[in-house]
Amino acid sequence: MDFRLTAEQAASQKLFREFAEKEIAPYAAHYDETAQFPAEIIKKMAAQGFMGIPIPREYGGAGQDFLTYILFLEEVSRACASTGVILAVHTSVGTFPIYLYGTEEQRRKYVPKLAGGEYIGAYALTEPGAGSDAASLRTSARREGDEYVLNGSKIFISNGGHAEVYTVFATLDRKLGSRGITAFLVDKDTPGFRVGAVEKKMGLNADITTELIFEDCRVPASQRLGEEGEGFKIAMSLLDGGRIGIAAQGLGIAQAALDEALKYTRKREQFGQPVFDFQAVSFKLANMATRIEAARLLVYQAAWLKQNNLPCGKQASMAKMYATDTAMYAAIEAVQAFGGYGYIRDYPVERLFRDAKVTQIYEGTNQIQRLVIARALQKGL
Ligand code: COS
Repeated sequence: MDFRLTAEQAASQKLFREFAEKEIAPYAAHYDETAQFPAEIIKKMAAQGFMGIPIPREYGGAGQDFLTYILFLEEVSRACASTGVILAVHTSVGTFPIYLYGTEEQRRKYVPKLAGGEYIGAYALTEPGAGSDAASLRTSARREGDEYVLNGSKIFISNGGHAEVYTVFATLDRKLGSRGITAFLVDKDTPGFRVGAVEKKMGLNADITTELIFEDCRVPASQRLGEEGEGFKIAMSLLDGGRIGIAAQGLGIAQAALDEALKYTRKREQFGQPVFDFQAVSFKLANMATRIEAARLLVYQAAWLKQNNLPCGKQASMAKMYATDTAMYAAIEAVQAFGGYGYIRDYPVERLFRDAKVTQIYEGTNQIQRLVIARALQKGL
């Protein structure tokens, strides 16, 4: 057993860290304050070939392994968690569906543009009445000749209004339950499709999250992704990888909280000494560091399983649950370590605190992750 990254992965990690510290971190507070999509950062990531790290070169990606993509997500999220989720959604559930389940024609049409960063991708599963119970979705698809007609709405869609193509899940017949769900690739300018309200959120302000509306939206049959009725399995299998991505986002946030807390408590003096020298503070940081290390092992292990095509659903859920709970924990502890300064916007821990919360909620709440883990235990997995 070898816990070290390969020389190539370690070199990529160093490059990613330098890039994130120079090109992302200095602008994170600005994008948070202004709630703007960080288009300039995305452009720089695209120029470096970072928008399609795990996609093969043949389809315009960097052809690196899944763990390398996870290392990038961790570094980006350490610098700016909003940019982290934009990248995670774009890659894990925006590009991968087409690369994995698309026809050759669909792959050629979309994947090189997505992997090159010319296009942004998005994933539309959640609806007002279908969150954790994703199979209960109501957006309908009716076949008419060579087209499907979509009606319904989606909510909480990351990259809404900024994506060129959306992977949309709709049902052909609600009576069929999860087996009626079918996936479609919907281009942003498809008649009958529009982006609705932009949500005002607690955090992740630069990740633009919107409603999507489908009113007699006609999608050519050639835009169906996979077969009729295969949509739910496609959605779930994508979430396995997606959850490892969000786990990496949580890890990045947690690491940033620790870094900030360490820097601050070693400098801040009270009672004639750095506050770090009080065990009440340094033990807090020791606990944070230990949980972060445990989360990192879970996240890298899940990524390794995935890139080796081994079953990873249980480990992806464990990594997502543990790393994002750790992000929230570390952010709370960091704010506490900063005292009053932790509560004002002059220091980044206040943003980390707001950004961390949603990682326990989206890509499957951490209650749903426990459900997935419990079901795996029941099956003896
Ligand atoms: N990969 C492939 N197929 C999967 C799968 C996975 N990870 N998980 C389930 N499936 C398949 C099952 O094998 C089953 O297939 P059959 O019909 O052939 O038996 C089918 O999908 C239905 O599975 P299941 O009965 O487990 O579905 P449930 O309705 O019980 O839903 C949960 C399972 C709750 C786990 C699912 O709805 C879920 O993950 N919800 C959270 C949704 C979510 O993460 N939303 C966030 C969206 S992005 S912000």
